[in-house]
Amino acid sequence: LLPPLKVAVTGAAGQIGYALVMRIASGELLGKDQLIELNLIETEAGMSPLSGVMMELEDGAFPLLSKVSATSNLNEGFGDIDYALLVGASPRGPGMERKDLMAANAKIFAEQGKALNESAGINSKILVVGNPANTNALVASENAPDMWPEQFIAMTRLDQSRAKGLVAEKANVPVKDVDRVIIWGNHSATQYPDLSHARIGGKWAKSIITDDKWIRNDFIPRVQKRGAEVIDARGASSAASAASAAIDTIRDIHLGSPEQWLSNAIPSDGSYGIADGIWYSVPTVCEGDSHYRRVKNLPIDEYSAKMMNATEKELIEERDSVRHLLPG
Ligand code: NAX
Repeated sequence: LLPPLKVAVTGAAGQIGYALVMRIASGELLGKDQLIELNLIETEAGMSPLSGVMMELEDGAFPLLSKVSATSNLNEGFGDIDYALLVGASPRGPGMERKDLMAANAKIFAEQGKALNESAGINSKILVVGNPANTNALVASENAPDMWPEQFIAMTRLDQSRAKGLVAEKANVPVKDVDRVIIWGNHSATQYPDLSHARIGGKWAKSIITDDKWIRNDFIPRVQKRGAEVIDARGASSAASAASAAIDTIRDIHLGSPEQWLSNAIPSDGSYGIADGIWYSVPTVCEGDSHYRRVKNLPIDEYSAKMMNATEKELIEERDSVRHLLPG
């Protein structure tokens, strides 16, 4: 067995956290030969439900779990971690507008960025799940000046998996046969799920799904609003699938998945004409050992360019609305 790696999870007593920590403990995050130390982070109010989660982790008798701790102290929770999954966020309260939610979360992620900067392991990778995920990643990174912006990733893997699922259903194939589906931009209703480069069973998806109207009027809005569809049916927001996507993201970054294109929101470098300084989802290739690179120079048609610009615009507006919380 490999010596323990440290993983922190914020919001560990929440519904995503609950699903997530069990799967991390069972070895699905970092591999079945990797010992794990889990640092669970919650608010003061979350400490009591978190103690129940701790009991269940103990009762799971997970052989790979060498240590579990619970804290509301960020420097303690992020101390020497290899990976952090930032799931906890402020929920939208009654009468709260989007900009209030944005500000409340920017404050949380500014504090977490500072603590990560002081305490996290030097090569750590940070996955932001809590919403608004892209802008929270920006705020955390800006508050962690000693870390590379590339160490912060906002999760759009759930959107990609949702899109793949809908394509597989439409083409009547198993989901494993669908690849190169791309999510561009924000994890929000402006995201652009793109099938221009997708393949089904190795063939160009658009030669199999030839109905462009289905793609534009059905597929794209359905992926954009899939979260709301789950809430309507379940009476609660996506949790197990979100936990699953978080596991997939970190596992692929840690162990590599070089043959796949995986959507991740990462700091823009000007590729595809997207403004610098926002966390914008692009296709990436995970080379393993915590390295990833963006897929560059894909041809972009006029429709795609329009969709990619719309979600870029929203991310710039989000950044502007939290600018007062960004240092410098
Ligand atoms: P819950 O409300 O069930 O759990 C959130 C937990 O975080 C609570 O236990 C709360 O006490 C804790 N928390 C709040 N502020 C904290 C802080 N400052 N430090 C530590 N813990 C804190 O929400 P859940 O359904 O688990 O969702 C968590 C977040 O994921 C939300 O922001 C949600 O919008 C977001 N999502 C993101 C997705 C993505 O694809 N990026 C998809 C699923 C999900 O909607």
